[in-house]
Amino acid sequence: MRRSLLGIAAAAGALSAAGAAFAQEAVGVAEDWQWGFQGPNSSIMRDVSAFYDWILLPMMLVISAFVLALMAYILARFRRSANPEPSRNTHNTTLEVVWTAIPILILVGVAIPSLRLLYYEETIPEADMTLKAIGHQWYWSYEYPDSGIAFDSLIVDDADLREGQPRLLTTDTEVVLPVGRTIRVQVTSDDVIHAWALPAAGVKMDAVPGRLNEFWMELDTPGVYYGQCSELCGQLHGFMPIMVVALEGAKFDAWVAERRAALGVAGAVELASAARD
Ligand SMILES: [Cu+2]
Repeated sequence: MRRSLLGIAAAAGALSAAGAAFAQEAVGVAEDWQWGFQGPNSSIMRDVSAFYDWILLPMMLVISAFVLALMAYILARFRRSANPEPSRNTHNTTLEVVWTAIPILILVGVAIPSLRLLYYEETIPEADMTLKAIGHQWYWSYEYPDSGIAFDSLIVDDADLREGQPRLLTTDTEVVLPVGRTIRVQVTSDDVIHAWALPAAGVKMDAVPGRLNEFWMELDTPGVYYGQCSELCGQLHGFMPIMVVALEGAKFDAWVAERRAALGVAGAVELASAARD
């Protein structure tokens, strides 16, 4: 977790005044010399990280060590000086059955937790709120269908970055989301295929024109999360970052109220979260 404080109050953009009230620590961002994944900062990413750390990585280490040891043994034991008369065997049924069966068992062993995790990610639970992300060449726009909030989110140029803001990741208007609530995210595109990704939350979804893709996430730590468009979408593909500010529920509700007032969204909108509380 990085300790740099970010001033989120971007001067540009009609909506950014909302950010002035809070300064947040960056939690979902790559670090120098980082080895592993970002986060985990969501229930999904916790499971993804655990799957990698406790199943895939140990498996890879054991298999790599086994193959290395086998090769070292063969090099020493069967070198020409130690074994001048090589064996003429070409088949060994037992050995062939074993080296076919063991990899199959290993793959089945990987497939079971892998599929369980996939089903967990793919099954969208009852959501407290919905966020809609729309990809454009080359920026994202967002809608909060529950509360009528909508805005565009564009990259901040290098020259306009402030202290602690990472380049190529900072946007003029941040996506504000609550921690501890189930968020349904709908993703689509206006032009070509983009992809909305937030590594610390373990989510990535293609934004396809004419299609509404869905996933869910539940963030667990307040702070700033960064992501990038993750589908090659043209010239400025690398310049349409995703910046999410996660707030405690009450602060998020206050943000929603303030945004609605500022945007002049009329009428009472029953928040899904309020309805469930
Ligand atoms: Cu894109």
